[in-house]
Amino acid sequence: MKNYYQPEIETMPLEELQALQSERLAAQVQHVYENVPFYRGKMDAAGIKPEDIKGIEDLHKLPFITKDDLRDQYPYGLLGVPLDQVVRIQSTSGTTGRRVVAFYTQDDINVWEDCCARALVAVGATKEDVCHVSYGYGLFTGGPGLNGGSHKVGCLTLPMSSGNTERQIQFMEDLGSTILCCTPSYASYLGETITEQGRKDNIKLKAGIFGAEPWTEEMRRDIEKTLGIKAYDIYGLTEISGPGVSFECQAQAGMHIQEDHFIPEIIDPDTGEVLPEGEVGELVFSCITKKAFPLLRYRTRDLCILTREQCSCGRTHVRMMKPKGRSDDMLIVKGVNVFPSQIETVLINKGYPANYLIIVDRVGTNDTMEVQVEMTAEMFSDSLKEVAAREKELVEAIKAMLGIKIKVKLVAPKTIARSEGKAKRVDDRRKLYD
Ligand code: DLL
Repeated sequence: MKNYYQPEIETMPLEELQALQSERLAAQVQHVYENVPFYRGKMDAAGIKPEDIKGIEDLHKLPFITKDDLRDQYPYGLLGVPLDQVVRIQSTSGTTGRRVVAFYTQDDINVWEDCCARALVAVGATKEDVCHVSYGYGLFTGGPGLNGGSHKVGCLTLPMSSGNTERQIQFMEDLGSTILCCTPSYASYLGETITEQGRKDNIKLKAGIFGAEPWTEEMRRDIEKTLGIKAYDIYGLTEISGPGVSFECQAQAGMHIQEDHFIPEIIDPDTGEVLPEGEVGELVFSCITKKAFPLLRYRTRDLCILTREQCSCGRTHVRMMKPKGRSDDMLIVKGVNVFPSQIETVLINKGYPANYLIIVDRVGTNDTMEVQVEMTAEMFSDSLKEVAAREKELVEAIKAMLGIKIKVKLVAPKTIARSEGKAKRVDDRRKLYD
């Protein structure tokens, strides 16, 4: 069985890593120029020939690719190989506009599953483990990606998919699941249910790999406590392959980007200028090994920071800090930038569960924002005075965080819908009027 901790790559000195990236990038640029008319057109229009891109120092010369380009080229416009070499399609959830689809050759699937295998090994998975995959299967990449990685590591893999919480817990108990893979919001729900039903002692979980949506350090601590595990972050996006573009190691201090396959950049989202390490900006990825859907300089809209500070695990691959959220998920309320994660931090710090809904609306020309927050059973009270005092405390704590006064409404336990996949935290009703 192949060992999926690959120190020769994961701890490679920076110079060697950059030489590898440069070689792969130059070959990839040649590949897209020859095989994707859309890219050839874009490069020709910008006056760039493939020979101009000799290495990573020339990356900035290439034009960006955006989600709109993907939608315009739907379905086959960005395909880099003939259809007879494509073996798989995955897709984003596509709540607005056309779906975004991504294609894979068998080699691309191997790269993706290797990335997920590395992520699993980084949190301590071995072939002795029972890996419980509760991400959705199907077009969503979470289930298939972690499933493939788990097979490669040699774990006993439970392809549970999401939903049916009672069955999930029963299987965890019966089969002795040791690693859980799902969204952090579903992990939180599983933890809540297991605790309430007094079944924690029957659970053998030791680690969880949670991603696909933003989550805070506070939520991590909460999940670690309720499930009695170490909770690790994993990041990815369908367009670039799926989960495993980056993953946390046991240091839990940011996610290592698998730089032998993906070159990251951070740019100013307004000007497109490349920003220096340590500055917050939009994450951009170039895929240098995938052939069927070879995106270069793809703008993710995710906002985060990169660091090359030495990690205690010994890996040299750059780390990305938890994304603050997507630039298009950022709410502007009363002229102030608001990320749902800021609200979540306040709530968990004050002892509330991460079950909340932000409702933004407009009265006349004024924005309004209400946060509905679920109380725990212990907090729940019939005393209106007590509830009002709690609400006031939260209004003030949120004002200290955001600088604006919003409304808080405490609701009874279990009234906010639980999520089995990515949680919906925001209901922006202003869109109705735009
Ligand atoms: O969510 C892939 C994935 C599956 C990642 C399972 C991790 C685990 P998409 O559905 O295409 O793919 O959504 C990608 O989700 O651009 C981010 O905005 C967000 N996202 C993914 N992982 C994280 C994370 C999958 N760890 C979009 N933290 C990305 C914050 C995340 N946001």
